[in-house]
Amino acid sequence: MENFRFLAVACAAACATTSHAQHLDILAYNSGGKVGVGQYDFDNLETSARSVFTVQLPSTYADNDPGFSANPGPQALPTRTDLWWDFLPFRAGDYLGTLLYWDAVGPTAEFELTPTASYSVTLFGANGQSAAATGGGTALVPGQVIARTSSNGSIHQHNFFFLDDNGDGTNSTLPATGIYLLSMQLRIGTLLPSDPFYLLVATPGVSLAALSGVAEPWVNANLDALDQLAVTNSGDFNHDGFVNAADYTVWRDSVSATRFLAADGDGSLLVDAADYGVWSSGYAAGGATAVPEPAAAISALLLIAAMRPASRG
Ligand SMILES: [Ca+2]
Ligand SMILES: [Ca+2]
Ligand SMILES: [Ca+2]
Repeated sequence: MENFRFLAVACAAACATTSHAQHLDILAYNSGGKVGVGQYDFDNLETSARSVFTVQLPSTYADNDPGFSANPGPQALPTRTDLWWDFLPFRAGDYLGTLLYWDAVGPTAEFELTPTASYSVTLFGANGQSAAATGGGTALVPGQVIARTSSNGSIHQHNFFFLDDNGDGTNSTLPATGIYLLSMQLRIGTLLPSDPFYLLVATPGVSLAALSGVAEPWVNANLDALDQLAVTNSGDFNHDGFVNAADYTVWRDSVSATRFLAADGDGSLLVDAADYGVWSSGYAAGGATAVPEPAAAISALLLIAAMRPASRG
């Protein structure tokens, strides 16, 4: 795997026109002044929106599928213009990141933080430059140029994705078996950027049943929730239908968190005193008479804030 970077650069040229008919490329098109993301029906010559794509990595943990395509015609992208990508932060349940992980065990997809924050999925651009969605990231990661459209607006490009557990650019140590989820958007010229779309990256040991039978339908069913970064609630931080002392405990135990956001009641992407306010209001609205005092936890929060510089980690 030491030669991966060389491989990616070589393929940016050599693989650009390679046909991968057995795979579903990510199709970009002009959807009324905005970048549409979807698939292409070669039988009926029609495009349709699609928001979830999958890849099962080979033993190299690198693959150049799905590729990126754009067609000429009435929905063509601007001609001779660079198509860019970005990695986007998204929220799955209580977890926020640009790269989340599910071990692919069980009947329901349960994405959470990657085993360590140093996990990443890198995408290499047509110009050899790359960007990575990381297990530690919570902000948009600006991407690179996927490809430049031709004189009729078309593109067919296969860039490499690479899953890495420790950021050293090789697979000398292997990422945990499972499915890695990331969110992307595409942008080109003066068109509005696309809506977020999702890529599920499965390690070699994952079954097709887990990837296409569980994870893909789960993402499709949760698109709105994934896109919505600022999720607010009434203080039911453990999702059991009641606002009570158990929710206070969730808040107390995650004060200052920026990635485990179960108790982020006001959607600020930080668990702090304001979220205690959300909880106490919800608690009072539920008819409770005694509200635990937040003094101890807030004191701890202030102490933490005083001891370290502002961190979004
Ligand atoms: Ca590595
Ligand atoms: Ca509750
Ligand atoms: Ca908050």
